[in-house]
Amino acid sequence: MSGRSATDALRLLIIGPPGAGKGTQAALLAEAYGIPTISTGDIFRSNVKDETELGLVAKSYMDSGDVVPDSLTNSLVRSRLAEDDVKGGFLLDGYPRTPQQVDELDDILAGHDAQLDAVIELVADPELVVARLLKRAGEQGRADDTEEVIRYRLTVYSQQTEPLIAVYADRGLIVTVDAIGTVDDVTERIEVALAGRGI
Ligand code: B4P
Repeated sequence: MSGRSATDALRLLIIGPPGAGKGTQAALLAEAYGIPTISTGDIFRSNVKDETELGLVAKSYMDSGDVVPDSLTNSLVRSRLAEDDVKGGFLLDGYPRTPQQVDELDDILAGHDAQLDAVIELVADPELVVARLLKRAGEQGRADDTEEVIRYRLTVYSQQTEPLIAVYADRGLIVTVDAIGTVDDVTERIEVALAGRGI
């Protein structure tokens, strides 16, 4: 039985290499748990589409597969987490991605007297994620889904983001889930793993 009450805020992160299914699972989990998703990648892409000042800066980093500078990313997440609809919880997709972003998130949460309940780590073989993203390239034509940029994003992930898993593991927050399988299989694994933690 879940140790949570229906009124408890639920604060989750989802972390994993590009193409592991973060955005896909985040949308399904947000619906299942009744919490909003905050995807930094989606926020940047919508700013690029609308040609905002932020979008113009972010585009060059995203197109080459680099992370957008922490100062920009942190301030947008800080503002988003101050909005009313996240008081009852949220699922952060793609943030934090660097050690500085971990520190910033800690500071933001401390300011709201809030803490994380779990960090979902999606694990997937690099060749499989390259294949998934190349398939998406054919369907959606995202500028950062060329093979060269995908391989560079995987390197950026292993250098900058993967080390964050040890930080959250030390805090006892990591829930590791195999991301190979159908979308429904992966969702079910995540839900079972979270239920095992009383969520
Ligand atoms: P993201 O938007 O986070 O892009 P991503 O890592 O490719 O993940 P995404 O969520 O889109 O893909 P998913 O794995 O769900 O970031 C893009 C860029 O934005 C970054 O490179 C960076 O420049 C910038 N950025 C974002 N956040 C930042 C931050 N915090 N700091 C600085 N910069 C930041 O899905 C991939 C594909 O796999 C989909 O086509 C999906 O349909 C498919 N798929 C998913 N699950 C599957 C399954 N089980 N089986 C088969 N296919 C599956």
